Amino acid sequence: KHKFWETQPVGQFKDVGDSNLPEGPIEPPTPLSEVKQEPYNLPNLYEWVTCDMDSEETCNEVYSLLTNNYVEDDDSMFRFNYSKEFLRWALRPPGYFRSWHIGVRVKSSKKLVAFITGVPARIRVRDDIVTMAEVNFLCVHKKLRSKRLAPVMIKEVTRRVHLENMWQAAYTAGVVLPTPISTCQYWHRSLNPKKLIDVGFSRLGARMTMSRTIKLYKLPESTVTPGFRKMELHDVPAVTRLLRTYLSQFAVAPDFDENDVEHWLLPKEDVVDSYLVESPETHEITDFSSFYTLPSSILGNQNYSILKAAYSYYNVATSTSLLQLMNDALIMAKQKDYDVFNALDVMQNESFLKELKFGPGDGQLHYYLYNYRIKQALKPSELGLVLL
Ligand code: MYA
Ligand code: JJ1
Repeated sequence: KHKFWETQPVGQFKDVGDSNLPEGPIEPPTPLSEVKQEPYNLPNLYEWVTCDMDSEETCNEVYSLLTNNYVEDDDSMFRFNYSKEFLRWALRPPGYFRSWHIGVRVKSSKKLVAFITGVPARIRVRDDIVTMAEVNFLCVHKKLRSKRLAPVMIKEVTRRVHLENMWQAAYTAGVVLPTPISTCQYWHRSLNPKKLIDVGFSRLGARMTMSRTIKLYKLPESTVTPGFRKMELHDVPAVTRLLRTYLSQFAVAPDFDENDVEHWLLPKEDVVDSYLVESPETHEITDFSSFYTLPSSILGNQNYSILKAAYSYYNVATSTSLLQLMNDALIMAKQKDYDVFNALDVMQNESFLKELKFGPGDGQLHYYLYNYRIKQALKPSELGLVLL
């Protein structure tokens, strides 16, 4: 059934539930001298390129490939529309490798027709800190689908990761592959219910009118928690301490240092928003909340072309409830004109989803590790990792 994935060092379906297999790397690293030195073969019309995301022109080409060909919902009503600034941010974290930003072009026309990326990350799996690649943005142009290009791209990114002496990866997908370490549910909180209904993102509930629906989702004009403010550069050390302590309780979580926090969590307009609570008395940083901005194109609607969505990222509550903290995050997103606030059921998110009027979506997100076995699938609440 999975002709490609059956050949890869990933948990296989036949091994699910086999408690004899140990947790940890599936195969050992090979000497670097034994890593293939040349790229894998592509069909003759195509060539490999390394995409320079510093180049405005290349960034535009990647943006338009993804905008027209990347992930859609099951009914093809919406397609992710990552912004150029977002892609630059996502692909250039501390220690990134340009060689892991891989494109495929048509030799004759130089048109960019496929893409895959990795970025380095330290991810803790139980007590082990593993240096991995986070693989994302795998995309093949719609006209080149089902030609087995994806396995070649995955092998090529794997080769380039190996050349940097890294042997594990983490990735998420909307499709089931061998085999998820966890399966998470998307939840959605309407901020602009009228637009969401107009574009078919949500439906008017049974025995509900539009005006009752608008009232149901109303939020206060301003945040409630005293000391709630935007995160600033000087907060990086305190936020890093708060986040590291919080994330230590999860089975799988990033091992963020101050450089990572500065990159991934310092606010960047229309890319990532971060807020914190500074105690008015002690000036301690006690709580933290963040979301990233990922709009979707609305396919084939007369009135609207973009859905502005916020995605819950990392949140820590110690002085107030996670419920109240997330309510303040919703208020900020509403103030900034987002249409919907999305969250997965990871970490402690279940504690606020229903009460804050999130509803389950029709999409799931499966989490995977490459060349690292987990004995038993994790509950979403055991995951402390959010990929973009
Ligand atoms: S997830 C987002 C993926 N992108 C999209 O969904 C965008 C829209 N779709 C497309 O562009 C294409 O449909 C793609 C497949 C490119 C997805 N992850 O070429 P094919 C397997 C992994 O004929 P196409 C993200 O970005 C499929 O099971 N494998 O198919 C994370 C089959 O293999 P097998 C996938 O439809 C990516 C084979 O590909 C996925 O033309 C993580 C068919 O190939 C998928 N999302 O192209 C990648 N979809 O026969 C893995 C299909 O065995 C990284 N397939 O079932 C692994 C770690 C690598 C680094 C390791 C370092 C050590
Ligand atoms: O956004 C998603 N679903 C929406 C729209 C569904 C449109 C019809 N298919 C949804 N809306 C209901 C909202 C409603 C609001 C009021 C309360 C009740 C709920 O369910 C889904 C997630 O649910 N998104 C997708 O399917 C996009 C793909 C998800 C897989 C992503 C793969 C990621 C790539 C890895 O890097």
